Amino acid sequence: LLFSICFSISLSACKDSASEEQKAETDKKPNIVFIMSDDHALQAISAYGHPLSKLAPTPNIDRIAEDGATFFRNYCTNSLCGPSRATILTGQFSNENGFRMNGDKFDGSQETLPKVLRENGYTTAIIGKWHLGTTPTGFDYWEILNDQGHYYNPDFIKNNDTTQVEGYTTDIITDKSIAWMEAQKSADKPFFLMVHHKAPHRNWMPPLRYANEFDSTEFPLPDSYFREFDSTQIAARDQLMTIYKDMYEGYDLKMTLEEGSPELAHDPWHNEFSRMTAEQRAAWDSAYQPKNDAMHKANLKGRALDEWMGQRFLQEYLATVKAVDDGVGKILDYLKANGMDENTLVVYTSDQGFFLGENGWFDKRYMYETSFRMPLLMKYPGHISKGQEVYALTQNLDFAETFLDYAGAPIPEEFQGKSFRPVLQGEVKDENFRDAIYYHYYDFPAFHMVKKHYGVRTDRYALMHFYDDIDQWEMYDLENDPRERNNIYNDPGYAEVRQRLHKKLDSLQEVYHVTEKEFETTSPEKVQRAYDMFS
Ligand code: SGN
Ligand code: CA
Repeated sequence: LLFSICFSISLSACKDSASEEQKAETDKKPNIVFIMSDDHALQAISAYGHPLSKLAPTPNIDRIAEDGATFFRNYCTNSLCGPSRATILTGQFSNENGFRMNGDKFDGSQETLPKVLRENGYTTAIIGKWHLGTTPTGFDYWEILNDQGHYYNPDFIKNNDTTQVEGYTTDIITDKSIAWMEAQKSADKPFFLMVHHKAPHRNWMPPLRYANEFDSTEFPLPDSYFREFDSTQIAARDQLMTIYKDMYEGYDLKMTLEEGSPELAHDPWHNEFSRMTAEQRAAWDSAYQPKNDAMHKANLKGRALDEWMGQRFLQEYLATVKAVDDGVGKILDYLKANGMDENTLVVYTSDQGFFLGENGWFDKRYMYETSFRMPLLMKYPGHISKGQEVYALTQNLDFAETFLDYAGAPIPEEFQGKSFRPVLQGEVKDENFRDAIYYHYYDFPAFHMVKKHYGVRTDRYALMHFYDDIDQWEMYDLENDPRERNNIYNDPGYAEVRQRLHKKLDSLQEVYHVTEKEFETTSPEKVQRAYDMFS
């Protein structure tokens, strides 16, 4: 065909179309490998340079940073698992895609990222955590964990059949992902693969190979570890997510009842350890018995015990991260060994940020920076420059739009984010990408009792409103007070800024279609019952 067209036009035009063809070949739609872990704080990724991660580095995740871009101001729309995933799939805020809190049911009939990619020539797959309550749609292949999933011997759901697979979940998800990519090799289509880890989500069970990995590492506990809150920050004061108050000794911290016994201390559901095979459990006990016995011998009390708990938590958490990092390394190696690394956009992120002892806390949910900010690293050789640092205000809201942009696919009108590809290509300056971002959290009353809130964050300030059983505004000058210690909402020196932020907030709520129905409140009895149940 090309030959006959050449003859009917001129020879030079033929050359042009031939080189265009070549160009089309090199600009071929990239594969997209989207690796998302669960609750991976950026403090625990060494590319971000936090002191904690220096003691427990993530060399493989760092390879993405070295070969590509690291985002320093990437935020979520709603710091919780299901809502973040729903936002990533739909490019919409929770109010728009209908998934506001864990336990909601994702409406799979709406337009989503995998559906649009599929309509534009992609083969799509998801392997790992899903947690959206309904069956995945828009995927040619899906194999998902049941609900939150388990660390050992997970149940995978595929074609509505559940199969238990023996082994460590992080490794199994990695292996299944590689096997799926291998099966795509002969196909002449680009693919989009979502690799969704369970780790490092609660209850932080390391693989046996790392059960003693950080036993002799002393991690720096944040200087806010024993922070207390007064009535200027009621929502922070009244949470139930303090390591040394709210963790379960057995289930979370793997503490035993007494010296010499492998029997776990408080482990309310007995579901994580009872899944292990006898061999796994024996190996686990022999790794943990000496350190647990040593702990009993030390007879720690008060703050010393609280600090020990923080250390144990970090050891466990970072050991599960190390396995995720191994998996990222395996995937990168696979792409390279198969000549696919040049034509693959690789993304690493987590569904939200996470507290690693800051304020004494674990978990997320707040619009405070530590849980609001998500890690994001992306590499695509020749398209994203090596070692690029991005400070634009980006969100998980923009992921779908950005991937569609790289895939040369249209961005549906109802998607609310925008592609940050122009930022990566140097066409838009970081500071010109977005001037303010919106946030809205709904899951109250619920586990950890973080109150409902919404707010706006600009380059320098954050304004948030905690509502439902309280009505309190908080405002922070993040440049002077990055740890959000001083609520300056009522500070007359900031009156003008406050007014500006309120205006911005109102306009964002309008733009994102946040209506009255998003501000429903709960009866005081129900709130009280929840406090009683969870404390
Ligand atoms: C579980 C955890 C909580 C956690 C939620 C949501 N408790 O309920 O600590 O906040 O998941 O996490 S557990 O005792 O059951 O482990 S999310 O990442 O899925 O949103
Ligand atoms: Ca999560």
